[in-house]
Amino acid sequence: MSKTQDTLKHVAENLRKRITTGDSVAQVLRSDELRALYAEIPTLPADERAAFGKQVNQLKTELEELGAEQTEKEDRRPIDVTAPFDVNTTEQKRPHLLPSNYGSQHPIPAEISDMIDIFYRMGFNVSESRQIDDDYHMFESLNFPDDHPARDHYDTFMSEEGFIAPAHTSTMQNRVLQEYKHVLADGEDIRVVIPDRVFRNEDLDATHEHTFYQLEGVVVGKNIHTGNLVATLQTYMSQYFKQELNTKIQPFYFPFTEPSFEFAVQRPDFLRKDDSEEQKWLELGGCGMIHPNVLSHANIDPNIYTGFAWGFGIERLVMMKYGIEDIRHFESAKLDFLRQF
Ligand code: FA5
Repeated sequence: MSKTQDTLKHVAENLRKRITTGDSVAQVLRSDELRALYAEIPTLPADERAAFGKQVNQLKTELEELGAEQTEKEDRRPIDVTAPFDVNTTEQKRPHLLPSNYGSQHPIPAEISDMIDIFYRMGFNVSESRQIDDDYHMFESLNFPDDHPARDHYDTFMSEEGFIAPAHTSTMQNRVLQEYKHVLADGEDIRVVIPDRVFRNEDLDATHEHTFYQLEGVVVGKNIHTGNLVATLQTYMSQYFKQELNTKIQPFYFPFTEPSFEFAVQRPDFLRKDDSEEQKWLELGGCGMIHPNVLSHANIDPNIYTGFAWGFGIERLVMMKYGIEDIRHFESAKLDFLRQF
């Protein structure tokens, strides 16, 4: 190897090492060693000059790329999940670091973002629910009489002090009505969606979980009627599923809506165990025109304003969209399942 090639090799090794051990690319590109290589080009015999110039330029590009890779690696450095609590850790026995490029977003929050995007384009605000609530919001403000059997449908977990893990996102209706009612005075409608986690004391099966997600919708204004409710849900469904689905809406009972309905979509074959009528439809949610007592609890005059609300099961929509046959997969920590998304 000629003396020039020898120097090039030596400098290249040195500069690569500087970048991988923490020097910035800018520092390395301004280094005296690299400058010396450039300075050497015009001093070489004419027939060696072009080839050597090309090699030095290639080295510069390689160092820039190495620098970019290094920055990326530093941004995604493994996180020591035991820090700063593992006081027994010594230099010799380093804690196990989690590979930081291993995970991905869980499908449920990813789908919730898509759902919110659609409702945002339909003019809705977004609120969050809560993981612990009280009797007033969960039942009383929603027109559940004391000791009414309808409360049993929302059998959930309760603390000894009487706090409740909400069994539905309707627990937020009174709060969002209070928060947004000022827009009514400007002649605008209240339009809010609330996606969040809910809890039920439930027998588990392929479509029932004890902890799952619902998306509540609340719309209030002047002259709002059932036709608006149906149109809103159908518009949303066709946007979310990117196709027209066979939907049906049938009378039901909720204390907080009058009239009340259940809406369901026709199950595709993969979500159907047999040909029975029960297996033909998948219930996605409940809905109805907001009961006048619920509006009155939020100090909204039911003689002037009307509205509708709905609540659907988020997992059930996601199951329909991707052909997932069992709701329990979502919480199962089955990596093969989760990595598909
Ligand atoms: C309710 O929870 C009402 N709050 C819905 C509502 C809101 C009606 C506003 C009127 C106005 P329901 O208990 O039917 O209704 O639950 C609504 C949806 O949540 C169901 O259709 C289903 O899609 C989903 N769901 C209910 N229970 C479970 C469960 N255990 N696991 C998974 N999804 C469930």
